[in-house]
Amino acid sequence: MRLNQQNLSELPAELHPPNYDRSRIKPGIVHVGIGGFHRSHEAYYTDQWMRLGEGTEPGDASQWGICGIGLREADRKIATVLQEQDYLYTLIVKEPGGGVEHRVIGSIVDFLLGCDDPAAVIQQMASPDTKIVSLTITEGGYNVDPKTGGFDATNPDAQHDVSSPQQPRLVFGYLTAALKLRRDRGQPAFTIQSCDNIQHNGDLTRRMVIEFARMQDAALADWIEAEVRFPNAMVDRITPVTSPSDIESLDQQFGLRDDWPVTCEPFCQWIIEDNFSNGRPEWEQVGAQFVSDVTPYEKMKLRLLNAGHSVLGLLGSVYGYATIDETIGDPLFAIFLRSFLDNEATPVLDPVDGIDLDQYKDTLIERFGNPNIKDRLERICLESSSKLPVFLIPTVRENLKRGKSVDHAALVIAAWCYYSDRHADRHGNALEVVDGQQAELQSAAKKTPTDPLAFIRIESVFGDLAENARFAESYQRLVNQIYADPDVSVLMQQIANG
Ligand code: CS2
Repeated sequence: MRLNQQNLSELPAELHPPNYDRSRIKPGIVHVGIGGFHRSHEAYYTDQWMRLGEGTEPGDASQWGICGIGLREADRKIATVLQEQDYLYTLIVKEPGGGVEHRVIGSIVDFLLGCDDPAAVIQQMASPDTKIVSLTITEGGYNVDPKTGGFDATNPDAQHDVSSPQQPRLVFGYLTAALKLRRDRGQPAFTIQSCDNIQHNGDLTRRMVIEFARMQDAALADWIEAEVRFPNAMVDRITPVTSPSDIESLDQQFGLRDDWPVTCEPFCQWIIEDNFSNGRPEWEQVGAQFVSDVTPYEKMKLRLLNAGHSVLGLLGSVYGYATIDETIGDPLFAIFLRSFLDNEATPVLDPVDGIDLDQYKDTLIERFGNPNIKDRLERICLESSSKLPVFLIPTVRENLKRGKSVDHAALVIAAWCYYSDRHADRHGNALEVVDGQQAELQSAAKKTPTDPLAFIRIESVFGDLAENARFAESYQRLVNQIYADPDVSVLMQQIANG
């Protein structure tokens, strides 16, 4: 049986189909970037909230359906699948003990592809029904100039969007075109809500949107500055890439054909600043937390969970492992990770209200070890050049300032250099490397044998880190050792033992 609206009433109860009338749901949220993470997180929270109506009136929740947006050709596959399934999909939640819970999510009610019809996307964002435009455009999608921390105006797509505001390529062009229409029509602004893993994701989005708008129209930029809210938020749920076996399991167990389900862990967290331009869903009714300052939560999650992932991802890849659970299942990696978290990442964190950091780290290690979440290291390592400057390098800088150890992080970066150079593990087995800066990373890494600091001189990633003598010394020693013998376990052991 195909997953679609018509077949919903036929689905077995174990699939937990929506208990609300989807025909009443209007899109109040427009979401750019309908990947697995949006579907396991914001769409899941929204669906849970809609369910509170218990099959009668979804009440206010009916105003907060989601219209998904893909901007590029690469989004055509998800557009087609969701359109064929009336935007329904199955969330497969996998417990560490083997239990699996299924939930057919109904909160997405439309999907538009910007590259086919940019005007339709702009009109949808400008619609009076739209109150929030939320984003998962990845760490690299914010178009930050690494030198200034501002909007990279040299990006040809940004220049194209300035001269062709009705056919934008970047999300920023879509946002400003829609906001301009709202302003001209006397409608209230929408909230722009980032759901990406970036410190102060709202503040960063605000800066990028306003700086881009200023390139187009200074008066519009002033209006956005005054009217649009950009709440900061910490988002969390481990969501591996969907595998063919996830699709098969639905077919085998339920005879259900869902071409793009999403798998995730049971853990789920969303901490949001209560700062919205035009109303918001009552996500707090289903577990989200609204706070006045999200900074310590964001920092904790980025510097422990996301950095922890990169530690396992890069070292594990070079060592020859394939998934996070397999990597942390090796006691050497578990010990090294804990040592990194305790000795380098935690000392530079601020205390977090109501959270015991030791317990948080214990839970993290259990989550990473969930044997049913086959989170592949390729997913963790992809776009490391956008991730490490957010997840790991700020920790290095703070430790250097305080005169504290940076060896764990230096080893991870040295392993990343080897990985970027060889695109292979220590045995020579090929690794699939996906990174927007791949060519630059590889050519700098290749110079290592004669110029050991070449890799960390890539300014867009490391800034001026190579000029720090203590970091340079530690990194150079480790990278030389890895190039002499890529068995990183020996170095990991030495560093973890202090
Ligand atoms: C991961 C994250 O992208 C990464 O490298 O660390 O996708 C991580 O799984 C999520 O942030 C978990 O909330």
